[in-house]
Amino acid sequence: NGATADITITVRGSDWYWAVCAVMTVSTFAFLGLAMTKPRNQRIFHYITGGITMVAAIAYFSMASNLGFTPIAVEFARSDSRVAGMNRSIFYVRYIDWFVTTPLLLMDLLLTAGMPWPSILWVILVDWVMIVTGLVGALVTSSYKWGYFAFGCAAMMYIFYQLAWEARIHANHLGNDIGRVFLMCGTLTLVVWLCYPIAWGVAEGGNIIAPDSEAVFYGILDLLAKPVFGAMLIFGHRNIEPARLGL
Ligand code: RET
Repeated sequence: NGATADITITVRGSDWYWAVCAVMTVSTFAFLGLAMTKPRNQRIFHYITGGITMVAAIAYFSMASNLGFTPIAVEFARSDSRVAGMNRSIFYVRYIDWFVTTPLLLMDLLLTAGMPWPSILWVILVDWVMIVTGLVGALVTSSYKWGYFAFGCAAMMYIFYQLAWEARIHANHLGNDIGRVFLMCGTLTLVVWLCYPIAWGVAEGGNIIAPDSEAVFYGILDLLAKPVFGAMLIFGHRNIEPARLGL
């Protein structure tokens, strides 16, 4: 990758990305190790969740190595009120990660709620709209990027509605224990996912925070959305037979 950017991560940002990569790797072995303690027909949530952290570990390996980015022209007002042009590193590899992992996270939740597969597929298609509009918006240099951002936010609101209403009610019908684990993991998801467009707005979108700060912001969100969420979900399923969910 011979591309360079003026506004990019430093060695500190890289170290932080390595640290997150390590957590994702350890989590993957933990989730897949736990799968081995279960009979084969009781492992679906371990595999989905271990797959999520495995993909994230590779994405973080890329970003820690300062790969998987492309320089994008950004303009910002200088203190002398002239406009300066520079290139910012945009880590498109994030969106490849999210394209794979956010549907898996939604499957973790929607399968827990026992939702029928056509509903799950539809929510995943809307999720793909959210991720792809975010990617295109991040690569667009003009203010049209905010148009893509708006489409992505609308898609996210629809996903939130599906989780907070349709799926929550469905989960409660399956039993108190299932309703409880769905409520715990669903609430974490709503709170954490809502922070992603905020991070996007100040990083890729508005170029307000430095790429190192972007690394910390998205890194904390990814740790909550993947290993912390996954541990809660798998713990919550400890007494729930997949057969009760139609799995
Ligand atoms: C973007 C920008 C466009 C508008 C919206 C976004 C939301 C992204 C989300 C990402 C979630 C990622 C997760 C990753 C895995 O851990 C694409 C930033 C709404 C919600 C959970």
